[in-house]
Amino acid sequence: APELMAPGAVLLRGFAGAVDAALLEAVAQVIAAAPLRHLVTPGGYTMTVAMSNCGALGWTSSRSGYRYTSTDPLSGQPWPPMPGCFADLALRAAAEAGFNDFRPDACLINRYEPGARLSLHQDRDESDLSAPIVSVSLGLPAVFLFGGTRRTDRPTRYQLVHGDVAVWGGPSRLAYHGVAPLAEGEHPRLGRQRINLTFRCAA
Ligand code: MD3
Ligand code: FE
Repeated sequence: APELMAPGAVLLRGFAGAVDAALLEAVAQVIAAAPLRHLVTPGGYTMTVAMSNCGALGWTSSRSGYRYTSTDPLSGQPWPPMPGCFADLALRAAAEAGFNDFRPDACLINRYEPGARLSLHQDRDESDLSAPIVSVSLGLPAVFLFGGTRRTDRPTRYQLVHGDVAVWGGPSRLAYHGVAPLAEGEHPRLGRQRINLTFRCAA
């Protein structure tokens, strides 16, 4: 049953479990064409999370800022197309949370190894903030930090495990959030890593 974390924020535990093999095969295809890489922030820090994208637009960061691009800066080629199993899962999860006709044009792939973390931030580089973000967790478990709309709001901690899907829309769309440093572990399918997919309407 969908679990309400906050207004507009819905957790669907295990929702991706039945299609995990197809998702992981598609991830492997995407990152063969657009390799995972550690981006540099505008402040000059190298992110501990490695990232890639698929879909019409992809999120990137460099010394000059954060932005969505239609091509991979590493290759100059368009980002790999969004796999059908990605688009289908995102559409079904959003509908389950009450957001109909979710058609994301961007999927950011985040790869965490033990120790990798994502500090508290808002996702506000998308032009359509009325659309939710759908996230899918695969591999090692993570502690997800879910704050409020002010950076100083004390975050609530949620454990996210392999197959969990969350939908972040409405009043939660601009909530601060992050991921605590990934603990050591070995996942039967993915080994020492966690993969997170986030589906966005960026254009
Ligand atoms: C709540 N990724 O890629 S997914 C990100 O686990 C990001 O890799 C995390 O934050 C990860 O930007 C968290 C959950 C998530 C994603 C987007 C949100 C939660 C959100 C946007 C608004 C509110
Ligand atoms: Fe985020």
